[in-house]
Amino acid sequence: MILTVTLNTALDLTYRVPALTPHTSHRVTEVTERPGGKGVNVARVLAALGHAVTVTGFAGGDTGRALRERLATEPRLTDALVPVAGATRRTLAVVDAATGDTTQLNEPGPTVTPAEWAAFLDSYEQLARHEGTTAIALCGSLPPGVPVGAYALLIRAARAARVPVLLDTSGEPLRRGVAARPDIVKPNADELAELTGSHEPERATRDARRRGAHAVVASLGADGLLALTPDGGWRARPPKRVRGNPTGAGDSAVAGLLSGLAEGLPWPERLARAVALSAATVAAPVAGEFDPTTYEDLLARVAVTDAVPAST
Ligand code: TA6
Repeated sequence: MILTVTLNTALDLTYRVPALTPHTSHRVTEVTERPGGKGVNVARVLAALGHAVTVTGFAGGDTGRALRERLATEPRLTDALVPVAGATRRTLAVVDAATGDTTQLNEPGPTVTPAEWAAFLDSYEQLARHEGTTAIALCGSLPPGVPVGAYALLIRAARAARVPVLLDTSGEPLRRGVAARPDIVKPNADELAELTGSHEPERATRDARRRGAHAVVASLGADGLLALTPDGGWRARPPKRVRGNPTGAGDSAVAGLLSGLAEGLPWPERLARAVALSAATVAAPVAGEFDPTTYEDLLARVAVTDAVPAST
């Protein structure tokens, strides 16, 4: 069982408009609403790949109830979300149909009380120590009230339980999380630059490893992934530039990395899977979903090449 942690779950709303123009009113031509937050998206992709997944984090209010009802209909997902008094946030992605560009608006999320955080920690430690837990993903922003060092704490608990742990977050929670030595960290180019002060991906990825992460997998948008790991360094690139909605593409990459880890695949195969899933998610008409045939087609054509050696 793979455990995904989404402390700031969301109901993700996507509006499609013919063309997004500032200072005008728009007719929405299509609306979709799905359970979201990064770890929830990761869980759905893992389940689609055939993995049993437990979803934890917080959920509350009407939005939290709606999210849990939707999760209950999905195969291979177990809901271990911890209740909060506040309401789970909504996020809004506005897709400009003319250009394909997406504008994302994320609410901050409910304020978590010290008692709710303590209840989550209890539950998380039990799940991490459960003999069936093979890997843990810690994903997304922290809701108000959760300590900024939360991920560092969760990484240390995973390491104590001897379960590999992947971190995908930003800002100060990322900085503190990396120092707690996660097995894998997956920043995008902006998050990596903010962490290290360098806009040069290879230099920044090496720096992130020096800060404590065992393996760093940088997602570089249309340029694919750059990975520096204890086993070597690789670049993995999609076969072509895929146009579409990038919402959830990073989450699909995380699912590819984790599924490969859980199945004991070598790094190049994990990276190929992550790039193909990510590109298939961009290509899908609904944000955060992917078409299995497109995925298989892309997987066969991802190019994985050696990058800078891990020791440099
Ligand atoms: O990656 C897309 C997405 O997972 C959306 O589903 C949305 O819920 C959002 O990101 C959450 O990101 P945040 O960093 O605010 O936790």
